[in-house]
Amino acid sequence: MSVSDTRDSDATPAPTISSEVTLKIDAIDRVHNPDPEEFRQEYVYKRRPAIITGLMDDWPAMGRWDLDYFSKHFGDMEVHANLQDLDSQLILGRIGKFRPMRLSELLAGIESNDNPRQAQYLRAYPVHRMLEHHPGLKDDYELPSLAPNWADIRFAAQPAKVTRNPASLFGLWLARKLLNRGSDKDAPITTVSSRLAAVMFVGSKGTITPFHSDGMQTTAYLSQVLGRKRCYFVSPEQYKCLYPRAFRRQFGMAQVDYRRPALDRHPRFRRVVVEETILHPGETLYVPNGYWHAIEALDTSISYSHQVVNEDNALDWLRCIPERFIAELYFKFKGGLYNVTGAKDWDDWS
Ligand SMILES: O=C(O)CCC(=O)C(=O)O
Ligand SMILES: [Fe+2]
Repeated sequence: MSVSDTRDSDATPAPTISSEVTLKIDAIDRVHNPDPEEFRQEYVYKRRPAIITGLMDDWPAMGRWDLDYFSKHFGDMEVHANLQDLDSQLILGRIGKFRPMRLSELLAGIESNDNPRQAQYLRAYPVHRMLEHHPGLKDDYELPSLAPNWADIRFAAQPAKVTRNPASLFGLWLARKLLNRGSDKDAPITTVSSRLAAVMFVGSKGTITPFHSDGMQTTAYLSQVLGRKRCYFVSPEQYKCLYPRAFRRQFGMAQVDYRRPALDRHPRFRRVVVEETILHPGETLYVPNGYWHAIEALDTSISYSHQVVNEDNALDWLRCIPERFIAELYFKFKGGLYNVTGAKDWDDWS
C-alpha cells in the first residue's frame, strides 16, 4: 500500500477555520487502490481518515456528471434546496433556509452564483429517489468493493470475522438481518435503512456542511466527482471541544461555529487539534464512524456519499437504536427534527 501526501500546486484558498485552533494542514494519508485487508488494519481498525485514489477510475460518472446531466435527468424533481447564508452561524440545521423547488431551478442558481456570501446546496439527497426517477444512474458508479455495505442488497452479508464473543456475534447477526433487506423494500422505521445507503451532494462553490459526525455511527465513503472540497477532521475523543448537542451518537451535531467561535461560550474549542485536507475529483474520502468532520466546497461540486454499515461498525450502529427513539422525541420537542438536523429530504427519519 503506497501512501503519499502531496499538496496540489494549484493556488488553494487559505483555511477558513478559526486561527485559535491547532490546525494540521494536509494531514490525511492518500492511499492508492489499497488492499482491503491492509486498509482495514491501517485505517478502519485504527479509526483514521484517509483519501483513497484509484477507486473511481472506472466510474462513468467521472465523464458524465455535471450540472447539465443532473438538469437533464432529474431537473423536474421537487427537492429542498439549502440556500446557505455564509455570514450566519455555521451550525448544522441553522445554516440558511430550506426551500422546496424544482431541481432545475436550484441547478440554475448553483451555476450562476457569484456571491461569495451565499451558496446553494442539494445536500445529502437520498440516491434511491434519484434511481427511481432515472434508473440509468446506477450504471454511473460502483460501491467501493473495499467496503461491503450491509445496508445495500448488492453485498451479501459476510459472516463476522471480528469477534468470537457470543453476545457480539448475536448482535452482528441481528444487525445484518435488520440491514440487509434490499433497496426495493419499504424501510421499517426501526432501522437506518438501505435507502440511506447513499446520498448525493450537488452545490455551488462555498457550500458548507458544518462539524458533525455521521448519525447512527455509519462510516462514510465520500466520492468526489466534480470540483474540490476542503475537509476538516476532529478525532472522536476530542468531541467535548466541539460542544455536541445531546444524543451525539444518533445525531452528531457540534454547536460551535468553527469559523467564528464564541469562545466565551465554547472555550474548549481553543484546545482542539484539527486535521485538514483537500479532496480532489476522482478521490474518495474515508470518514471513520464517530469521526467529526466539516466540509466546504472550493468549486462547484458534485459528490456521492456511501453511508456504510458492515461488520466493522454494526455493533455500534445496533447500540444506537434504542436511544434513537428517545433522541427523536427530544428533537421533535425542540422544534422538529428537520429543523434541527437540516436533513429535509430524509423520509426515513419522519
Ligand atoms: O460534502 C459535504 O458537504 C458533507 C459530506 C458528509 O458529511 C458525508 O458524506 O458524511
Ligand atoms: Fe458527514
